Amino acid sequence: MHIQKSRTQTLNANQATPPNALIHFYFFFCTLRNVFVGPANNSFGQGAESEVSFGELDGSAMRIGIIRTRWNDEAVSRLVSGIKEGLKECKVAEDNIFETSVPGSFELPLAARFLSLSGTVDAIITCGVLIKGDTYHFEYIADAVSKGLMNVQIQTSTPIVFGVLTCENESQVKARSTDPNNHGRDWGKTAVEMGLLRTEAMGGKSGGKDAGLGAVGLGGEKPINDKKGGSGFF
Ligand code: DLZ
Repeated sequence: MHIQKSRTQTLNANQATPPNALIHFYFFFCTLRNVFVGPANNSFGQGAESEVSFGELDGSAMRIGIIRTRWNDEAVSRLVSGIKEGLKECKVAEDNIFETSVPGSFELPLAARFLSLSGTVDAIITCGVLIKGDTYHFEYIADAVSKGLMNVQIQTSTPIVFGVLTCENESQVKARSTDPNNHGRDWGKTAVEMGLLRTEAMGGKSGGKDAGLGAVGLGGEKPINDKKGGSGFF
């Protein structure tokens, strides 16, 4: 909106071309660019399109954990639906999807750590929405959450998907949490791909202290349970 307005004003001042013709030319140009080059990453709320491709993923033996926030409940629920579609496309059984919630994004890293150490899942998808406000909360929380989740996955060797939208406004959230650009779908597939990678790296086992990397001291921290579907909070 802002770009369009200032561009029109500048061209009006130059009096070189009628503004309507220029606007039409701009949209024609955008269409051509989208077809031949791909979409631009601008502030119209676009740039929401997926830019990653996935091969055939067989997640039929994968157990996936979803930890979602109750903050921004509507958008997060849409993203979780997208995640489940992505998992379904990778043949993950409904029974193998564990879901729980935390209040806000700030709580995601610790909950991810608990779930990872339970030894009950092959990969975890964290899901939340952070919207920039008038204070510094956005910067503090976004930074802490992204670093926290990276730490958890490195320390525990459990893939953690960063399914947290960090947006300027509601329209950016909507563009990224509704079809056809619901980012959840990619997050589901990412979890399966990384879960399979982990299993392969562990020597074909789904985690546990005796698995491949664990045997050479690279398995991260010891899980609380070695069995899937273990007791306790998870
Ligand atoms: C406090 C807060 C604010 C202002 N905004 C968001 C948000 O946009 N998205 C989100 O997931 N959580 C938000 N929170 C809550 C914090 O993440 C956290 O739950 C509280 O600070 C308690 O630790």
